[in-house]
Amino acid sequence: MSRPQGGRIQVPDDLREILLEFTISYLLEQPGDVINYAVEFFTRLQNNRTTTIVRGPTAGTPDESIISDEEEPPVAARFNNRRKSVFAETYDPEEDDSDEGAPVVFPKSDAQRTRLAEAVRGILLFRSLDAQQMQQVLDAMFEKRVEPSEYVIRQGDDGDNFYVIENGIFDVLVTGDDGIEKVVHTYEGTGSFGELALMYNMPRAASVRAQTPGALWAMDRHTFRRILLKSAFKKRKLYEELLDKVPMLKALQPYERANLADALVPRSLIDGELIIRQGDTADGMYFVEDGNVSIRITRDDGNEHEIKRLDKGGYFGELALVTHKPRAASAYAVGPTKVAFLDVETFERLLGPCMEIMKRNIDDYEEQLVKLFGDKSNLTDVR
Ligand code: 1OR
Ligand code: 1OR
Repeated sequence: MSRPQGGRIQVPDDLREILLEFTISYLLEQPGDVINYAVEFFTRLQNNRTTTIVRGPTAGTPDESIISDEEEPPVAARFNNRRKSVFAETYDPEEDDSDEGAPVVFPKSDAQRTRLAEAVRGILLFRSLDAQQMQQVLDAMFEKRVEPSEYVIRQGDDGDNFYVIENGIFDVLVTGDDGIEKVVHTYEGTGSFGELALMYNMPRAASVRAQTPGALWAMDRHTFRRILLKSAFKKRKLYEELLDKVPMLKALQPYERANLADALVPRSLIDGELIIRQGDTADGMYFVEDGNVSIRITRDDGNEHEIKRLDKGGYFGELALVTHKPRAASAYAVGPTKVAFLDVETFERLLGPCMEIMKRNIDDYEEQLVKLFGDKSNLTDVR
């Protein structure tokens, strides 16, 4: 909050940012009447705020939702090279019907198609595309080769393309308020980047620089927004609240939780439906989105005992993924229930930072098990 400090008034960051954005917007658009333009500008801001996923009481601009305070690039960088388009276009997924415009097609050889198909396998943002959308996306992508030390994206720029990595190592760098550029993430030959600026109509949140020679597949901003935006945006919005409620996931950065949201697959269950069967091989884990889940263990006497009941924000099915053993218990829906499924590959890729917490929780299972049954059968080699 603004508080006089030694006689000086501090200008809150939010106020400074919003006024700066308004001023630049006004100067770029030069609409004439300042007051009318201000009413229009701030009304739009307010409307957008209610339909987007802005977290908590921070007064960020409506399109910044997924980036938390600590991830926001400094104001100066955010407004570098900003073009009018960035201000003029704000995304309201509820009103989005941007299907106009001829699809872009970059003809490809069979060999290129094979390489591209391989590169996009596992790209989380492509998961919810149907066959036709996938075809359009593949048609629109074009190759880009990069040299070591080359910047593919510069923090603060406007977003032009979204990129999928075919090969090469890429560093993500963020310049903080101190002006020092730090590596915050490294892509090792797979993955994608550059979606944030296109999704939220904001300047690039970070720079991306090749560490080695690399091959990328790029998709232009228009195709990204036309085909990928709606589904990706909805999914991040849908799951953000749920993932915020899972204490274990606090170990992830907000950006990593957003990636997790891309990967989740929703599943609706009826009362009593079996979700996991004890003894089966594990293919993933689950988060409870709505309703309740009963965890039950069948002991040697053949009787099934309920050992735990989970509600919204709970998770289960992680144990077998950590121990690489069969499912230690069964899981059933209690009443109509919704869960979100996370496959094992993505679990291993994204949940590394939560592993310690999961192992601690598994130690708790062990204690309870010993109390209840006097032994710890399945869990001996977890630690
Ligand atoms: P973009 O369009 O903003 C830079 O351009 C891209 O780097 C960005 O989209 C993401 O696709 C990618 N924070 C922000 N952007 C990131 C991050 C990141 N990692 C990759 N990108 N953080 C690293 C999280 C592991 C958080 C840093 C504080
Ligand atoms: P999973 O992959 O083995 C069944 O599939 C899931 O049920 C398991 O992962 C856990 O998420 C959950 N206490 C609490 N939750 C458990 C327990 C448990 N066992 C399995 N799950 N135990 C303590 C009992 C008092 C038993 C440990 C074997």
